[in-house]
Amino acid sequence: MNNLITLDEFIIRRQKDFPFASGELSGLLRDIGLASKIISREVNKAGLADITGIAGNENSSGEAQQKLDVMADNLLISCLKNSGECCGIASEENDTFVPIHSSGNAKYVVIFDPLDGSSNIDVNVSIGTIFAIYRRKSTSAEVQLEDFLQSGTEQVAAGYVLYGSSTMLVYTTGKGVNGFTLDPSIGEFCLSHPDIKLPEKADIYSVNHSAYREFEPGVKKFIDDCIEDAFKFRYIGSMVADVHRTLLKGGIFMYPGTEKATNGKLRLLYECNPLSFIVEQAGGKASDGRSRILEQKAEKLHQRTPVYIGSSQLVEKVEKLIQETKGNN
Ligand code: P6P
Repeated sequence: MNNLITLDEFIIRRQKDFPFASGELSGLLRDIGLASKIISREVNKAGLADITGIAGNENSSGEAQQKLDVMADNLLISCLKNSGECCGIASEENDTFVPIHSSGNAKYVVIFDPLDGSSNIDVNVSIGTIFAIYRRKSTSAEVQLEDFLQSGTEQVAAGYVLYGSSTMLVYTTGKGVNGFTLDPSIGEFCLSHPDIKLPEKADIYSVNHSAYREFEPGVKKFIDDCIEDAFKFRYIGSMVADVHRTLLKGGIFMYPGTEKATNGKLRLLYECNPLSFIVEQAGGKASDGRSRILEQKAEKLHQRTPVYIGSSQLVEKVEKLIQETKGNN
């Protein structure tokens, strides 16, 4: 009995969940799904072809671009250009936004990290694509920066693709979170994780311990308590993989600020906002240590934010410890 539900079928069945669309979301997700299938194919043969290693350029954050980063960015842009539903994109790999002069009156902008965790590409550790979809606000002929600098609460959809032991696409339109696993034999993403709920309690914490000394007192106290309570420590170094594990098993992923980098390393628009939307929709929480990530004001395309994301109880505990020890050194 073929009870497979493909991504396309699922989106069409759930069309009522997406109030704006007469198939617009379907088109956008289908195009992102197509780009992801091609990226998955390229990532899975990275070790065989001469496409791993540094591309020789730097991205807007001054990080060395890996060849697969550039390939993934170009693929997503061309698939979104063809969708007819997207009027502009912004991505980690482009200093500024890219208007898309599509026919008709495309209403959506897409912001993405084409290949998050790229520093792990050459050692075959899971990496991912992260995307956020907004309705444009401007009424001019071409999209404006304001269309991209919207608060995370304005996202109409968000998701990620994890290129791991299998390739999974996980997304939300604000009506829960669903996960799809790519079946390469038929080239379809098939529903494998319906209605994902993030476990309320779990004894897993995830942070780059090497920066412990630079964390603020409340964060250090939280980590000390995790160790005291014999929590499991897991850290992959790819945000998509660490957050995906947190989504399915619970716990907390943290990338705190430090004295040298008060806003941490991770970007608000194309890493923290989409993943926070998903985690909240699955029943978890996402904070910058003091307030909800999704309500943070977006002032620059590549702005960074500290992030504490996962089981509500753990996020609330680290917020409380940060508040209680504010000013202590
Ligand atoms: P660190 C990958 O380069 C990334 O942007 C995220 O995917 C990941 O969570 C973080 O950086 C890892 O940073 O400082 O631990 O190497």
